[in-house]
Amino acid sequence: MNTRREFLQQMALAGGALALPGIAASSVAKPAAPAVTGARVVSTWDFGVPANQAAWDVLHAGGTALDAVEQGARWAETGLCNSTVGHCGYPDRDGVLTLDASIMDGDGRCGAVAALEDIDHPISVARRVMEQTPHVLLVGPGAQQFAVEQGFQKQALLTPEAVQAWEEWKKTSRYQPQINAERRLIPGNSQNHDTLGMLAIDQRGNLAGACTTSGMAWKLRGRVGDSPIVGAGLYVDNEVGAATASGVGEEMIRNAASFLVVELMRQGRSPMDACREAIDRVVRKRPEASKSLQVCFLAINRHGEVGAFALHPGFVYAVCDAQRQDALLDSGAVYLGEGA
Ligand code: SD4
Repeated sequence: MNTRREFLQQMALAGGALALPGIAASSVAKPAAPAVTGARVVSTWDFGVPANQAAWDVLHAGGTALDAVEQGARWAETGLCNSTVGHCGYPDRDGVLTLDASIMDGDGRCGAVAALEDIDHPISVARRVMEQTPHVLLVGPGAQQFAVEQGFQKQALLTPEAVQAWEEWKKTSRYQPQINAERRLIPGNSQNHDTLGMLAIDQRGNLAGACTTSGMAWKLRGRVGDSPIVGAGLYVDNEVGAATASGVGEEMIRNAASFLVVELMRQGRSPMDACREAIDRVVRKRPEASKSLQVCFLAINRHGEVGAFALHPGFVYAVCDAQRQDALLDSGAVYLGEGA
């Protein structure tokens, strides 16, 4: 029997992806075909499966990729309660929940909000920034003021569970948790943080992407990660494809990483190859730091071919199209386990 490490290595060499036993996934294992006709939506982490389904309802009905990713991201923001996206997110060091989001279409139109407080759909506020203002990014109190002017309701979002987790965290106040045996607790990995990054191609062949998060838990007040930074956490170009990221956002910002992935695809790389090269870039720049934090990329090209790669094992992504509605695939990874 192959070890997980060998299995993932083989999978990475084959440029493919595999089913994760025990996690809801009906159709998996085949690498995405290069020439997809029709709509497809992909998104980060296991909660991407239901988020994709919200997006798929739009795509399947002939809607636009932009509407689809907004709906998918809205589902992640309020349809589930997790500690990393939307209304149940964990707060910053000072106990304040701040939300970051960006949205972009394949024609280069984009909008974003960062450090938004007490508004439960940052992705829709980001879309309003894109469509109703001459700007790309609004932050903090200005973003909130704009949201309220646009008719969004201000409401206290911090849950009692989040407050309790924050009280617990304050006992040690350590930003970097221990790495456990399965390396699952490294900052940016699924047990410690998840961002929803979603990419879609619609029936007309137009691309769009959305990225939404509460950012890294216990971050310094005022810290903004990659998710609302166009080019870092999200980038879309109809001529080429789209990319999004999850993990410790400082690494994505340092490398203009989602833009990098799209530019690598422009040069002819497959989505998976492009994600892998971007991960290599992260490692080359900060080899020591790379051992103990997670960085993950997900990409789709204009033909609908999908690829993903992460620094560490554990990054899964969801795919939904006419053939498969709830596929959950495991990405390749550079550091395949112990000793990395
Ligand atoms: C951030 N990239 O704020 C986000 C967090 C994340 O998995 O994706 N964690 O840096």
